Amino acid sequence: MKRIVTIQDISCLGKCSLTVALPIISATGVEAAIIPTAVLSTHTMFKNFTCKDLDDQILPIAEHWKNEGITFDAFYTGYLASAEQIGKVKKLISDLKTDGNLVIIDPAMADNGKMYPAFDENFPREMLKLTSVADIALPNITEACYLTDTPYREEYDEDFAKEVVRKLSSFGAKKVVLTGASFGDKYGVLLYDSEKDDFYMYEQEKIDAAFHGTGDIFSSAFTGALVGGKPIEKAIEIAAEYTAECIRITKNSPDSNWYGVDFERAIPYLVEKLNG
Ligand code: PXL
Repeated sequence: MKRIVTIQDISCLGKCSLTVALPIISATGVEAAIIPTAVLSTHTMFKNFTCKDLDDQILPIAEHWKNEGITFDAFYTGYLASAEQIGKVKKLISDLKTDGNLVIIDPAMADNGKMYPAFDENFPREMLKLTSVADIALPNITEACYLTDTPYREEYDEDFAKEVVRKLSSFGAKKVVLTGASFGDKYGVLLYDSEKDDFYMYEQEKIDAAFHGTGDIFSSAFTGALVGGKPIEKAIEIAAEYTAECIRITKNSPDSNWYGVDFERAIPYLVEKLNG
């Protein structure tokens, strides 16, 4: 069985990071090992959340695995608790890296033009160092702007999106998958392959609703589908359509919560798309 290690926080309540990565990667038929980088009572959109940094566990866990001869088909990182932690995650990747494994980095740190509450202005600089070792980086437009020091625009055109994505990959990421790409009458996911200098756009219906945690749902489904053997364009399609289905279900559900989407109810849809 293929095996991914996903490295991100565990928000005990809130349906994001590890609490969505584990079930979604498992649903794709791929083993998910985890490194919880911090334990939070909730994600940071709640007020008064608690946070226990597990920084000192990251490298000992990696060392134990190395001694056990454990290898991974992919690394997948998401939300990290601090700028200092990013350096440790980068070291963990270099310690456990082999020739064939993929490094997938979701620079989860911002959305809708704003940084998440726990981060300061220095955070993007550190995150850029990690993003630069990615085989595949998975930013949204806000993150791509912060990482490249480009002023954020609420509205932008195709040229702007392509320029930001190209600039991000110029720091080292081999492929960039821009989620929630929205310009002209197009909405979807923009893929840039720097080795081929080639763009590909997966277009989908834009649903008029925004929920928390959808970036993590996309990244988890994408990573599972890709490592499970789908070509990158197909993994993008599966993840984009699964995320859209999660949003649709949540929008139409009378008992949904503000803090996350009902990704659980759409798992049969994900499995169907993976088998289809
Ligand atoms: O990737 C979203 C996310 C993950 N983990 C924590 C968060 C957020 C977004 O706010 O606060 C703790």
